[in-house]
Amino acid sequence: MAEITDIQNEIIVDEIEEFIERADERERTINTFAKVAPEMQEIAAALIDGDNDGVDEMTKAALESGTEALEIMDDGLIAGMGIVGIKFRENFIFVPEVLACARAMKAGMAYIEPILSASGIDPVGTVIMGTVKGDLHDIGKNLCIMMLRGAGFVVHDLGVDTSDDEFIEAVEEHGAPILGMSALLTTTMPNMGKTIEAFIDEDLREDVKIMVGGAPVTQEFADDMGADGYGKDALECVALAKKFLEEEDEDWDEE
Ligand code: B12
Repeated sequence: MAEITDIQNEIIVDEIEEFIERADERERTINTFAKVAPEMQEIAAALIDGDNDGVDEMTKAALESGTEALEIMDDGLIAGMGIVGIKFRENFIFVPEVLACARAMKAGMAYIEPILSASGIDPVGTVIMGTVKGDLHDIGKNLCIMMLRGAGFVVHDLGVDTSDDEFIEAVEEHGAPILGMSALLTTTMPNMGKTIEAFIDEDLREDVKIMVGGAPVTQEFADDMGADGYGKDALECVALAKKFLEEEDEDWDEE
C-alpha cells in the first residue's frame, strides 16, 4: 500500500489531507497518485485549481515531450477530477468551482481528442451517444466518444439533455446498430429505462444494441432496465461496442 509521502506534488498532498476524509477514498486516491508521474500530478493539481491556462500549457508540453495522450487523460485529468468530485459531494466546493474544473478538463481534452480520435483505420461501425434527458454532464460521455472514434467507430454525438425521440430519430436516421446513453444523476438514471421502453414501443428494440454508463450506473441497474451492456469507463465502452459488432456479424453469418 502506498503512503501519502510517496506523492511528490504538495498541492495534491494538501488536497488529500484537507478534503478527503473517508478512509477508503483516501487510500484509493493515495494509491492512484503515488503511481502517477510528477508532471501528471501537476496537471491534476492545475485542474483541481480550475486553472485552464495551466492545464492547456502543461498538456501541450507533456504531449510534445512524448507522454502518451491516454496517460495524460487517466493520470492527470481524470485523477484530478476524482478529487474535485469528492470535494463537491462534501460541499467544500460548489457549482461555479466545478464548472471551472470542467473547463480546465476541456482545455486538456482539446489536445487529447484529436490524438485519440485519429484511428487511421477504416470505420468499423456507427454509434449514437448522448446524455439522457434532464442531465447536463458530458465529460465522461465525451471521453467515451473520443475513445470510440480512436477505435474506428463513427460516432454521432447528440450532446446532453437528450429526449427519447432524439435518440430514436438519430438511430433511425443513421441506421446505427449501437446506442450509448450516459447519466450522472440518480434522478436521471431512470430516463435510460424510459428510452429503452420508447424503443420497444416503436418496435425498434431488436434493431439496436443499447449500452449505458455514468458514475451512478451499475451492471445490476443496466440489467434491470433491459440494457444490452454496462461499461464502467471509456475503455469498457469501446470493448462493449466491439462485442456488439461481433455479435451482429455472427447473426449475419447464421442467417
Ligand atoms: C463535473 C460535474 C458537474 C459539472 C458538469 C460539467 C460537464 N460539462 O459535464 C456541473 C457543474 C455542470 C454539474 C452540475 C450538477 N451536478 Co454534477 N458533478 C460533476 C462531477 C464533479 C464530475 C463528473 C465528471 O465529469 N466525472 C469525470 C468523468 C470522466 O467520469 P464519468 O462521467 O463517470 O464518466 C466515465 C464513466 O462513468 C463512463 N461512462 C460515462 N458515460 C458513459 C456511457 C456509456 C455508454 C458507457 C459504456 C460508459 C460511460 O466512462 C467515463 C470515462 O471513464 C460529479 C462527481 C462524480 N464523482 O461523478 C458531480 C455529480 C455527478 N453532480 C452532482 C450534482 C448533484 C449536480 C447538480 C444537481 C448540482 C446542482 N445543485 O445544481 C447539477 C446538475 C446539472 C444537471 N441537470 O445535469 C452529483 C450527483 C448526485 C446524485 N446522486 O445524483 C455528483 C455525483 C456530485 C456529488 N457527489 O454530489 N456537475
